[in-house]
Amino acid sequence: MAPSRVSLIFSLLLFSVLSMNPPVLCDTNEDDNLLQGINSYRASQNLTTLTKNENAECFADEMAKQFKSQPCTNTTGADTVPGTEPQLSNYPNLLSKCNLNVSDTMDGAVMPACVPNLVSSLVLSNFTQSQYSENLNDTKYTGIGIGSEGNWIVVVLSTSTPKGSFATYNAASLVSKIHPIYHLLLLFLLVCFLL
Ligand SMILES: *[C@@H]1O[C@H](CO)[C@@H](O)[C@H](O)[C@H]1NC(C)=O
Ligand SMILES: *[C@@H]1O[C@H](CO)[C@@H](O)[C@H](O)[C@H]1NC(C)=O
Ligand SMILES: *[C@@H]1O[C@H](CO)[C@@H](O)[C@H](O)[C@H]1NC(C)=O
Ligand SMILES: *[C@@H]1O[C@H](CO)[C@@H](O)[C@H](O)[C@H]1NC(C)=O
Ligand SMILES: CC(=O)N[C@H]1CO[C@H](CO)[C@@H](O)[C@@H]1O
Repeated sequence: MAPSRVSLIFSLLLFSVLSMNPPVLCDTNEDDNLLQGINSYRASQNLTTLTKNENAECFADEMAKQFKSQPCTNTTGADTVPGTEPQLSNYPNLLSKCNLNVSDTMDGAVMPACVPNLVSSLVLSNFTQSQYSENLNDTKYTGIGIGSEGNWIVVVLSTSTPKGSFATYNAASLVSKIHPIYHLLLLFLLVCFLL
């Protein structure tokens, strides 16, 4: 085989590997089960379906990581009243990990729950048959992100208004995540071309 053909195949291979979507490792079944359950509940209340909000999900994951090591009996310190932020001292840090600003999240709702082994039916009733149902009943919420770690599951609701949109403040950071990959790809293509 001529070297140029080897490099062409190599380039194609590399390109297909790089253009594959990364597997969604952090999404567990519990999260999807709860999302379906909550949306069925919303439908039964004649409310709109909540759509997945990736940024809210990022934040839910970060919150769940914080609670992970705490036993179910421990108070979370999280405030479930819409418009007030959970009283976690590192809340701003958690937001910034997801490129979020408190000004875009203050109208959202953060609802942590702890259920041993995250038994699906218990998890759902934890949200639909508690004070949390007040948020689930609320028409102002349009988006949802769910994260879970250990026995903890966190639901974050977003609104379609600017104060609860969970819009990232730095869209450029997304681009900068993509850029190095393309630079690498170009470099490889160049190397292959030169071979
Ligand atoms: C939902 O809408 C249906 C049909 O309009 C109605 O029969 C039902 O009572 C409504 N349910 C609630 C919870 O509002
Ligand atoms: C329970 O929460 C308190 C306050 O957040 C914390 O100081 C304590 O270490 C936690 N206990 C366990 C076992 O995680
Ligand atoms: C968050 O929003 C406030 C008010 O809009 C702004 O002053 C602050 O600089 C923002 N923080 C970041 C990290 O973007
Ligand atoms: C949410 O709506 C359901 C059904 O209408 C009701 O049973 C429940 O009490 C409501 N939750 C709150 C906190 O009002
Ligand atoms: C918010 C809420 O309802 N939490 C409950 C979730 O379920 C566990 C165990 O079933 C309860 O102890 C919590 O109070």
